[in-house]
Amino acid sequence: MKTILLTGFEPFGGEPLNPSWEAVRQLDGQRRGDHLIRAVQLSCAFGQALTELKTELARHQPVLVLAVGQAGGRSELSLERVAINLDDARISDNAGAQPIDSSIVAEGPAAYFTTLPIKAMVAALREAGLPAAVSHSAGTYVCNHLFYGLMHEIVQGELRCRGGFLHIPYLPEQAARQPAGTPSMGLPQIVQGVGIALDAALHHERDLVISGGTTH
Ligand code: PCA
Repeated sequence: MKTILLTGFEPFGGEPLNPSWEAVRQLDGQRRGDHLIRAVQLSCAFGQALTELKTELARHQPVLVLAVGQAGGRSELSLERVAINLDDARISDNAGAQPIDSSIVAEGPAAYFTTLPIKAMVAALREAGLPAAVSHSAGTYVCNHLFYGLMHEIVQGELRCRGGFLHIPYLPEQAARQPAGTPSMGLPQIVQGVGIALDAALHHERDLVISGGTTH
């Protein structure tokens, strides 16, 4: 049986939970067609998160990796298109590190594109009534770091594996502690969304040719 690896992060920034781990843990052990889902939690720490990811890649040899992270303030399920070779942390990570303007891989390419069919994934999510969009920045914190490291590992290791990153909104209970107007999404919708996104990725070896671009 082929394996799908889902990753979520531990809480960071003073939050008691991270919706990415709360969501992916619910899918651990599930089957989607002839694929088995494995979900793992990663540290919210530069370097460490990548070390843990590499161990999980070697252990599970997945054919598809969807890394998931919290993006507080976003209102949609955001399929990331690009990871950049840059760490620039606004806050310290969980190990106390705050890299500023450093590359993730010295001499690595400036950026990697996802190899998941993100347009098809967004279309499937919207079809199912869940707000979703293509995003053109995964930020410059641990999520972008992990996404870049994942794509670098796939390319360098010549892994037969597709990879990408999904940013998700706060849960309602988190948004309730933020200023009024902060968007959120319920955990059942997020879990459903991750499943729909995976199904779309499995059904589309190539992406749809529809626009996911923005004018600004
Ligand atoms: N979100 C952070 C790091 C961990 C997470 O869930 C980010 O977007 O970089």
